[in-house]
This record gives sequence, C-alpha cells and structure tokens, in this order.
Amino acid sequence: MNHQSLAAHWMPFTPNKGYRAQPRMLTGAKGMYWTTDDRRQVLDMTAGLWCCNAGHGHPHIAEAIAQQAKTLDYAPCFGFGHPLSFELSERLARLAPGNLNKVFYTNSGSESVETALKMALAYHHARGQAGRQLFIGRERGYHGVNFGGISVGGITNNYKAFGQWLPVDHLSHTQDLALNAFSRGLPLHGGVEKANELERLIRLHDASRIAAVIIEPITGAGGVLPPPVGYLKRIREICDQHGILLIFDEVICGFGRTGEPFASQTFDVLPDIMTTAKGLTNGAAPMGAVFAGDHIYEAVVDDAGPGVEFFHGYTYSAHPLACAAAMATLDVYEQGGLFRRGAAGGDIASYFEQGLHSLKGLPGVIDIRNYALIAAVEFEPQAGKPGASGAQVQTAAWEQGMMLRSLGDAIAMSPPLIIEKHHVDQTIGILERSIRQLFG
Ligand code: PXG
Repeated sequence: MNHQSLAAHWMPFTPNKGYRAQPRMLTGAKGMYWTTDDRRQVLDMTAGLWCCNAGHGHPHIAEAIAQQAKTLDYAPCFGFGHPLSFELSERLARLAPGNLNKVFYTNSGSESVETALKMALAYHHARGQAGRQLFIGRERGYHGVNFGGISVGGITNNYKAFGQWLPVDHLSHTQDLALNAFSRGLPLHGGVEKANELERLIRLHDASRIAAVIIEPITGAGGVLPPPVGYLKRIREICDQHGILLIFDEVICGFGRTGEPFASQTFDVLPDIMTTAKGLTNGAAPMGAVFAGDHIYEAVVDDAGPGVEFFHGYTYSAHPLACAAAMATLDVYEQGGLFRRGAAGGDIASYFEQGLHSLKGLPGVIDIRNYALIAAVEFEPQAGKPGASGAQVQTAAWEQGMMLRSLGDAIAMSPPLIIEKHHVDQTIGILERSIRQLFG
C-alpha cells in the first residue's frame, strides 16, 4: 500500500502525519496474535483497545454474527423490539451485581457515559430535585470523548480545545508514588484520606447541587491506577450520606478484567449506575450497555405518566448483530471460565505479576503496578520530552512483535484472558529488551 492511499482516513487519537510515514497495518487476528501486512505475528498484550477479552477471531462469535445478519439484519428499537435484546438483557441482569437489573443499550463506551449522566439527571428531576445538575469526576479519569464524558473526564488534552460544558468538579487522582510505588494489587496506603476529599467538594458546592460522582473503579487510560484499599467504599459512604448517585464507569473493568464479571463485585461496592462496552461483545461488534439500579428505573420510568419516559436512545441501540455477538461472547466467557483467569492471586495473574515486577531496577523504570492482568510500567520523564517514553517503548516492542498501549510516560497492558505462561515469558523478554534499548 503506498502512502498516498492512506491520506483519506483521518485517524482517531493518532499522530496522522507520523502514521502515514510509518504505517502499522493489521490484516488479521487469531487468539493472542495479530497478523501484520508484512506477515509478522504480533502478540496482543492489550486485547485490542482493552476489549477482546476472549482473544481474537473466536469462531462461535463470528458464526453468531453471520447467522444473525442473515436472519434479522436490523430492527429499530424505538417502540418496536426483537427477541434477542430482551434475552440478552435478562442474561446481563443476572450477571450484574445487586439491583442493577435494567439494561440500556448504546454503541460505545462514550455513549454509555452520556446515557448514564442523563439517567442521573432524569432521576433527580423525577424526584423533584432538578437543582442537582453538577457532576464530580476525577483527575486522570477517562469517560470517552463526547461532551459529557470530556467534562467529567480529567485528561487535559481531551478537553483543552473543546471546553467542559457540564457543571463539573474533579476529585484528585489516586496515584502516590511516595506511598505506593511498585504495588501489586490494590495500593495499601491513603485510600480513605483520598476519598474524604469528596467531603470538601460537597462543602464547596453543596450536596443539593450535585447529581452524581462518576469514577472508573480502576483508572484505565489515565495510567492504570487501581483504587487504594478503602477508597471505593468510602466514596460510596459519602455519596449515600448526601443523596448523591454513584456511577461506576466499567467500560474497561467490566466483563472479567478483575476476576468477576464486574469490578463492583470484586471490590464489593455497588454503584447506582454502571457503564460498560468493550468486552461486552469481545470487540467483535460495537456495543455498550448501561446498567441502572431498580430505584433509578422506578423513579424515571415506573413513576412517570404515559408516553416516552426517557427521551434518549440511538438508532443502533440493541442492534441485532451486536446482540448476537454479545450472547455468543457471554457463552465463550462462561465456557472457558475466562472471568476467573482475570482474578488477582489466580495462577496466570500471579505468574504475570511476578514476571512484571521482576523488571524493577531496570534503568528508567520508576513504577510498576498491576491489578491481576491489568498493568502499567512507568518511566522517568526524559529531559525536554515529558510524556514521550511510553510511545518509544511501544514502538520498540512493536518492532519486536508485541503490541502495548502507550500512556504518556507509561505503557499499559491488559492482555486477553486466554493468555498462557509462554506469552507472559515472551512479554517480559520483549519488555526488558525494549526498556534497555531506550534507557541503556
Ligand atoms: N469509559 C472508559 C473507562 C473507557 O476506558 C470509554 C469510556 C469510551 O469508550 P469508547 O467505546 O467510546 O471508546 C473508555 C474507552 C487507551 C484507550 O488509551 C482507552 C479507551 C479507548 C481508547 C483508548 O488505552 N477507553
């Protein structure tokens, strides 16, 4: 493919000019590996973009999508329906924690976030508390790229050209290298103190103006930050004391990344609303799902008058092909016992953790952190080039046959849950060589 023919696609979150000069082209994928246009096999240590939790090219999922395309390619779901979306919703509600029994479909994590924010506003409006319009997000939080999501999000590049158009404030992020560097699993220190900052924001804004707190149980794109011990429970407690809803953005954590279907189960903290996408269809079809507590649905839907209760939805909400992909994906997760492979302390997660932390002491490495199979390695910022190291290590690893995510001065990993020990060995070898190549 010549470089001229790459000109028409304006690529997302990509240095477009740099890409055209050095394209990295994926032409196939199976299991743990990509195939590239130069016929290399590249180990996928990121499950695509944190979504292909069962690995690539699973025949059961592919077959389900193909069959569905032949049977019912599309069905509108405004005032009409198709059986598969109801079946899928029942199944998802059984998988979800607590009273998160109502499932609303979207096409992406970003749309799930917008939907959840609107649900929170609709809930307070329905209960006569329409003054609750403000959202609390978190520094380094990533909640997609739509206007609500970039407002509650805390990654400066994602809003500096666009603005933050919702009333928002932000908690501090939870990273503290002085207290918690090189932590395995949840960082031990500072959780409750960090969560107590929410009380300060409530004093500042007044609870009667705050609709919801939205956080990722484990910060993902903001650098892989597992919650310090006690943090999430304390946030839940404070929200309860003030009638503030808690939204967990589980777009990354959901569908097995923490050993249970959802992180709220692993960490035993129940949100009022939960956003998901990615692993829901193993990345094989675009789909998101928002799980709402019964109390949210009762206030917004059951207690409303006749007619449409929630003025929101997408042409492709509950798209039949995506529903078929999700049903088949859930089969694959269940049959392979895949969620448990993402559990901290399990065989493969422990092996990975041990291998990864053996890199401590390499030049340039200032932190290694993980929760089970989600991990990051952070590098010393280079003089005059802050934020460049991640991309450099990513490139070095790519050249040696492995895909990583680069996040500023860190690289992140979230491999498919089918990963085996020999993949871990390959990973640690490539990582070590890539780091030495850069930092000597
Ligand atoms: N919430 C969270 C927690 C996410 O991680 C979204 C919402 C948005 O999802 P969509 O499907 O609209 O992209 C995400 C997406 C990265 C990276 O830097 C992370 C995401 C997407 C792309 C890249 O590793 N997360």
